[in-house]
Amino acid sequence: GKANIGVVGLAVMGSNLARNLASREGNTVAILNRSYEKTQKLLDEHPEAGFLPARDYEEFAATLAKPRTAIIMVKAGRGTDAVIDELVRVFEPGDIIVDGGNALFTDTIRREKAVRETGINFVGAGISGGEEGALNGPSIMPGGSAEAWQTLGPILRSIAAVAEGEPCVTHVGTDGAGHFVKMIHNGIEYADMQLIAEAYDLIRRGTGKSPAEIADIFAEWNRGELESYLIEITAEVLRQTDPATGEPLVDVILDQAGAKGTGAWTVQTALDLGVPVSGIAEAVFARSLSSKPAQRAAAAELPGPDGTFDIHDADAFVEDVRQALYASKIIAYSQGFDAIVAGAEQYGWDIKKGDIAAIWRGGCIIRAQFLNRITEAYAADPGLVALVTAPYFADAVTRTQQAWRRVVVAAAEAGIPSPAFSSSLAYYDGLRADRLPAALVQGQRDFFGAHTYKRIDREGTFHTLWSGDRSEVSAVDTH
Ligand code: NBP
Repeated sequence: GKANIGVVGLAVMGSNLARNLASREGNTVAILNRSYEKTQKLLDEHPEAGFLPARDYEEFAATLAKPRTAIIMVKAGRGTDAVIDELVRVFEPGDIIVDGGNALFTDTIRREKAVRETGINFVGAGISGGEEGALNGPSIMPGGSAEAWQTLGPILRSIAAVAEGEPCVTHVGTDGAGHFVKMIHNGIEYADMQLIAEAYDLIRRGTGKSPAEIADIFAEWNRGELESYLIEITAEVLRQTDPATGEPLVDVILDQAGAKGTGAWTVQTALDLGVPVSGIAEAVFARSLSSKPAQRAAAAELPGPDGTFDIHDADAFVEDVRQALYASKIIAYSQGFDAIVAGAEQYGWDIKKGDIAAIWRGGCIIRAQFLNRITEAYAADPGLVALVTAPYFADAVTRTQQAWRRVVVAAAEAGIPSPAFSSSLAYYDGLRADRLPAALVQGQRDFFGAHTYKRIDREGTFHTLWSGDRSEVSAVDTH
């Protein structure tokens, strides 16, 4: 028999995805890797999978039933383009090429356009959940044409994570929509991780509790409204003792956070779209700051509180931090969904926001109970202008905001950096402000650049003759 699906690229992600595919009823999986060693290794280690190996692209194409469907899992960038060129050479119109790597969505838009001209379908699919997700069930965010989704849908549904009976995959939108949404997922992941890290830091410095004790707090939080994979693994990491020194592992890990770039992509994209994703941006910048040892060493003697502070009621403080974390998390997700809305508008994608929250409930890194509330909010009001204004979330920030403010104040007074907590609160206060000092900024812009302004009391566009008699004139709107 022939294979109904193929995988190109058999490093950790590709081989796990191939095994996942092979384990599902009805799938026969063709496999191909640039160097044959990885193919041989996978065959040797998993004879039960019944893989059909190929040594080159011709053999790979011949092994696949039509319409041929292949998922590429190679290093994103030039490798992806090289594999696409080869597949286009051996595939035929109607066949489907899926890129499951972490491609930048604008690359996916470009590739989809080029491949479509050959009559072959190209689908950029965001796949989240790391190695374990690839093997046992990831959250999958495919873009591409509705036609390709007809063939691909059942296959992807068979391998996706399942949350509350539903497979965590949906056709996100055309061309780059899937990789765009995957990028935003990763951006939200950055924000969520930074918020959790700030919560840990505040509790540790505020109460003097040990990492193991704080692990218990996170495990407790994981039974409430904060329940999520990231809270769960945070407890695991905090509980870990370093075998070499006997110290908590978190105390021997170098405090310089790395990044692979998807958080930065999210922020760059949001800047272009004019969407304030301040929580995500602060999370990306916090990693950058941590990874500047020379600057940190040079600044270490600068004055300020030493990060210790007096708390008379540790339990009350921990509860305040929990509430601040929840409120800030709502802001981070609200901003992430704003970016999805703006991207959909800019690129002409019909993205169902509620469905996106639903497919993030399983398989991916930001999986959480909380996502059900987002799905419900968009179901109740598909035109919701900001997630934080939906009744459930508005109630949550109403309930938590006093604690949120106390925590941000305490952090500032003690000299504990809390960029994600405090910027989320600033965003919240900015959004709900009756008047913003943006009026003054407009005045400044008009002063030095004649950029004009609008008035609250009259239609039209105006300019003050700053270097003349300072009278006001009607002006052509120049922004
Ligand atoms: P890598 O990103 O390490 O890529 C290794 C694979 O790419 C190997 O199969 C390698 O072939 C192949 N490859 C390269 Br490199 N250049 C190639 C070229 N020019 N032509 C053909 N093949 C080429 O693998 P990975 O860590 O399994 O990740 C695969 C994809 O999944 C990436 O896009 C990555 O960003 C994404 N990813 C996602 C997650 C997640 O959580 N969703 C996690 C990790 C990775 P070789 O064996 O011949 O060198």
